[in-house]
Amino acid sequence: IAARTTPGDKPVIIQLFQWNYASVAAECTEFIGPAGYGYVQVSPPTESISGSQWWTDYQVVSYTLTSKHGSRDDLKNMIDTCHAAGVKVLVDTVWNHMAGIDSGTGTAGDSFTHYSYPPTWDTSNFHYCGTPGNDIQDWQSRTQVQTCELSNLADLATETETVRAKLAAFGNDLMSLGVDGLRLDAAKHMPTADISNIVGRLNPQPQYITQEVVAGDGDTIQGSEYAGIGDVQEFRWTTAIQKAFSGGGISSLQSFTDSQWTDSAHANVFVANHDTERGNAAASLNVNSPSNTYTLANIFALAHPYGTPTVLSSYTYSSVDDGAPNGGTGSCYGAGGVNGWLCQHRWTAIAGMTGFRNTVGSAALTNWVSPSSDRIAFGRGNVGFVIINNDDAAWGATFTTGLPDGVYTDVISGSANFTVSGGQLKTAVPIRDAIALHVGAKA
Ligand code: LM2
Ligand code: CA
Repeated sequence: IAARTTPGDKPVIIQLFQWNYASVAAECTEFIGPAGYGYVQVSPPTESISGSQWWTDYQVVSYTLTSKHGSRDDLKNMIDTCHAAGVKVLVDTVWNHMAGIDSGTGTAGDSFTHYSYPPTWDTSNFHYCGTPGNDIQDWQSRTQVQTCELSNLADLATETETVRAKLAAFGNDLMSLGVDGLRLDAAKHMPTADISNIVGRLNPQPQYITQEVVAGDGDTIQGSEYAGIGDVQEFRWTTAIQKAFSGGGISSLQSFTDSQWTDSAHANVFVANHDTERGNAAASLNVNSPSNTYTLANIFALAHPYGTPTVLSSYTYSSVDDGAPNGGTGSCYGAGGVNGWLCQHRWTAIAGMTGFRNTVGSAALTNWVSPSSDRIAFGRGNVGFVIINNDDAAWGATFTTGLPDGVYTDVISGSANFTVSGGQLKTAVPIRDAIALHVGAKA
């Protein structure tokens, strides 16, 4: 198979966590398409266990496309509507496992017990790795990570023809509805040979694949192994950003990856996803982080050339298990959210930086300056320039931008105008704030 790493000329993905499909469709038309986002990533579409918690999605009962997010028709309508708005659709796809609870009835009415999910799977289709409870105990054992259970979730024998064929049929059902790409859940828990085999059976081939591989330096399984299939989510980036913006200093962020990280061309990065914002999988910033750091980090993510950026769009909660408000009907208004929805993708700075990213494309990082640990400024070729001041004092300076002379509208505030003269910008950036100019946003 050919690696599915090219997200196209509109590379920014929004993870619309727990948004139902009707509300995704409406938001594609109203905001996401016009704002220039390339992709929405939606929560898993298959039959799952019943319940109000968001994580029921990851306990698959069958591949019938009836979930709390909508019906098969709702999914199809959303794909068509988003396409008409110029937005592609990524589906969070669970191939590694089925439900982990003892028994129940799924969202499409199918009854199941652990290891038996008629009419799809019976007890012969799973791994029983032999550890207590068949759970992963040694996270440095490749065999355990890939054939034992993640949190009791029944682990499919993805090396077998029967399992591969049915997972590919599920994938092809999604492709037949017009799905553009996949986020492969728990990819680390499947050998690359199994994923490659299943992906190889998809027709048409997905345009983009991003794989969840949570890896630390020195871990037995590294994300780079998965780069031949598609992009890999680089959680070390997420944690490095959290540390840098939380006091560690951002001056090190010009080029901060190490050789074990997935390389830029195969990395998918985010300040937070649905797991990390809740303190799972990897340390990250979240909406409650102090001093505007969450927004500043998202600005950095969209400005810096490393990886393909995903913006999380999520909701407030009192318990980490809480499902989405309003039955998953996402609602935004103006530059924010309502009814508990955060609508990060509408925040002026984040939407503005999506335009910046689209404009700068793959232009090289230029004109880097960092006079102190919490202050950085850099350009992208001669088409964009960003200044990030994560310091508790204003930063007054004259910056060499590389930009053509003219008057630009700062895409962080969406309103302030700045003059570049002789390639220079003379300004003072307020405390814990940023300025970003690009040639697509001249005043
Ligand atoms: C993922 N990627 O590999 C998802 O990003 C992550 O959100 C999923 O965990 C995980 N893998 C499995 O797909 C979530 C959630 C867990 C939850 C599982 C399954 O973070 O807390 O586990 O989904 O629903 C829950 C209970 C857990 C229980 C398990 C099985 O929290 O205590 O384990 O269900 O019943 C006994
Ligand atoms: Ca597995």
